[in-house]
Amino acid sequence: MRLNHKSIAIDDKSTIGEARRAALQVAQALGFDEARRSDIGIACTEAATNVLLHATRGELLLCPFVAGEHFWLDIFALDEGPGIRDIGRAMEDGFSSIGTPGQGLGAIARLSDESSLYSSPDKGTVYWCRFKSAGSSSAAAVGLVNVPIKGESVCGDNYFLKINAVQSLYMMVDGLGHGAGAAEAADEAVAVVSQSVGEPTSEILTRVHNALKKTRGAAMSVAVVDHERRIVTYAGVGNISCNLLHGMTSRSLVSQNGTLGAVLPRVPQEYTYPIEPNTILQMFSDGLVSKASLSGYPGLQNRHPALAAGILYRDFNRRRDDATVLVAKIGGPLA
Ligand SMILES: [Mn+2]
Repeated sequence: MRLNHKSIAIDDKSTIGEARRAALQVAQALGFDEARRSDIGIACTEAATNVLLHATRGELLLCPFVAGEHFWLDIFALDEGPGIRDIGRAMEDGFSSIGTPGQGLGAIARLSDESSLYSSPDKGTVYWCRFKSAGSSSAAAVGLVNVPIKGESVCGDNYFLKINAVQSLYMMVDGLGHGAGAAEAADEAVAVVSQSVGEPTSEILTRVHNALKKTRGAAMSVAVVDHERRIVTYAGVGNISCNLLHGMTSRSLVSQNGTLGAVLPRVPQEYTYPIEPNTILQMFSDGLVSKASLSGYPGLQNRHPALAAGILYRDFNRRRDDATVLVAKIGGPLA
C-alpha cells in the first residue's frame, strides 16, 4: 500500500479545517480507531492553530508510515516566523488558540505517543508529533518526509526501511522526473529492495537496475547498518545525497554516476564506513539543494531525528521537484 505524504499550506483559519479533514482521512486509511482519529484531529487543529498564532503562515505535513502490521502518522507544523519566545507557556494547557477549542501544544504532547519542538528566533518553529499503531513498541529513531512537487498527489520519490537490532537497511529512490511515471519506477525499486534484504548493497543495485529497465529509471541509494560491528555498507547510483554526521563532522557517502534501469556503472561499488556511537544518517533526494545541512541548528542533532527531517525539508527545499528526507540515529543502542 502506498500512502502519500501531504503538505497543506496554513495561512488562514479555513486552512485549519482543511488540514484536520486531510489528517482524519489519512488516519482512517492507516487503520486508526475512532478514538485515536479524534485525538489526531485535535492534534492537527492545535498544531495548525499554533502556526497562525506564532507565525501567521506556515505548512502542515501529514506523513504516514507503514511497516508490516505496524504504522504511524507523523504530523509536522513548520513555520518561518519569529520563533516561540516562551516555549514553557506555549506548552501550557489552555494557552493556544485564536478562539478555537484551544488546548495548546501541551494537549498534543499528552494525546500523541511522541512529540517535540525546535524553535529558533531567526528561522522559525518546527513542531512534530507521532501517533503509532496499537502495540507498536519500539521508538524508531527515524524521521521521514516524502512530499510530492506542488500539483501532484503522488510522489516520484520513495523509500524503504528495515530496522532491527542486528542490522538495519535504509533505502531512498528518486524516479526520473515526477508524477505517476516516476512513482512507478520508484515503487518497483522498493518492491525489489524489500525482497533483497540481506544481500550486498552492490547486488541490490544490480537487481533494481534489471527490474527498472521497463520503467523510465531512477536514482537510488541503499545503506546497511551493522549495529554490532558498527559499520555502514553503502551503494548508490545517481544523485540521492547521503551523509554520516557525528558531532561537528559530516562525511558524504560516495554514489556512482548512472541511472538505474538505463545506465549502470560497469562495476557497481559497495563502500564501507565505520560509525561512532550516536551517528546520524541523513539522506535526501534532489528536491533539496545539495548543500542542505544541519550545521546551523545548535543542539538539533541531539533531538529526535524527525525534527531534523522537518527542518531540512522546510529550509532547503528547492520546491521544483519531489522532496524526500530521511534522518536516522544509528550506531547507538536501539530503543
Ligand atoms: Mn528528483
